[in-house]
Amino acid sequence: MTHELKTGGDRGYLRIATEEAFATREQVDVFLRMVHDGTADKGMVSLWGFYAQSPSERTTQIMDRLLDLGDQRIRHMDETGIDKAILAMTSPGVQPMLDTEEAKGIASRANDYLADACQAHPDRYIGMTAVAPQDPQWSAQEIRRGAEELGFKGVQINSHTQGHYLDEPQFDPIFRALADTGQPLYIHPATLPDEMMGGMIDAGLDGAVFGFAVETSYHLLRLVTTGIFDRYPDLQIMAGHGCEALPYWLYRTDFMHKAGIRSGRYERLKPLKHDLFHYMRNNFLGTCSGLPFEPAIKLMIEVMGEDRVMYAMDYPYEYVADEVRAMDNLDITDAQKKKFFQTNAERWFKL
Ligand code: 1DF
Ligand code: MN
Repeated sequence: MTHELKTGGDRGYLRIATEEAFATREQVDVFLRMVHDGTADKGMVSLWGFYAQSPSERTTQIMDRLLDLGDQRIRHMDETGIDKAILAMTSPGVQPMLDTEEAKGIASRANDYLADACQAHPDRYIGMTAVAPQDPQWSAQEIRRGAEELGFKGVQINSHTQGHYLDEPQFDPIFRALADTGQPLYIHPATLPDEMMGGMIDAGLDGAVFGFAVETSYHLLRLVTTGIFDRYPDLQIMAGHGCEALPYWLYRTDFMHKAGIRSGRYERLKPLKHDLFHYMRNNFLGTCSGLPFEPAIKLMIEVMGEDRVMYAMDYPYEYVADEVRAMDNLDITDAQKKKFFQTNAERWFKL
């Protein structure tokens, strides 16, 4: 596995990476302020108390790379054969910020900054809008501004907002704006809210290692079971990390969901128009961020369909050239590989 990684499609496809992160200085400064003034939740202390303060080589490198939307990032894309990066403000965005006005200011300035970077590198960068779900009406407006004025192709929300989930009715304007603009929603992991943290930090399992997937898959399932896709049948929700393992669990969640409805076990579980297999094959898109792992990718292709699985690197948290080579060598057909690396992203982000 030592082939050269080049941009430009020498292997029959462009590589479009769909879950790539950047930060702004003022975003990280607010995280640090919250860690120090005691207003940060446990997950923020664990995640950003670490990334923004640890002197380790990994964290200082990641900070440096997060803050750059210029030459270094383009060079790293060139060096690993990444033709295009779909960029979003790093998790948890501005969602934990308690001063909503401050959060909105930081999100809209990040959107402006990202739009400038995309304009400077129009063939390399594609943007997703950052929002502040603390204010759903404002977020809806910002989604429209992102789509109509800034040229963005999707919206990223970093899972829960201060313990609130997108199935709650106050967030409906966000889904209305997604429907009106025809944009996909990428639900990216965030740290667990305090109510869910339990012993995760003591166990060293709260972050990307495990906790992220627990909380994000929970969020995705809440959206399904409360009928988001019956209300918005064209909505497309993207999720990384092997679609946060939902395809792996699908038979069981579908079986137990139906069993729960038949027996009237929970007030909140209402019959849906379709079974969970239908939503997985019509409304979800999965990426291989953090999971450049052939069995997981083949499972997604089998369960979701070959049109619904996309490549992601998760730069700068994961920047490993041999992982790109492993994805080039996936044991799938050439047609499936082109969909995976290129044309599915073009189709679903409407590039
Ligand atoms: C980590 C991983 C951090 C991912 C992230 O954002 C992130 C990490 C703060 O390793 O701590 O986006 N990830 O998506 O795997
Ligand atoms: Mn990520």
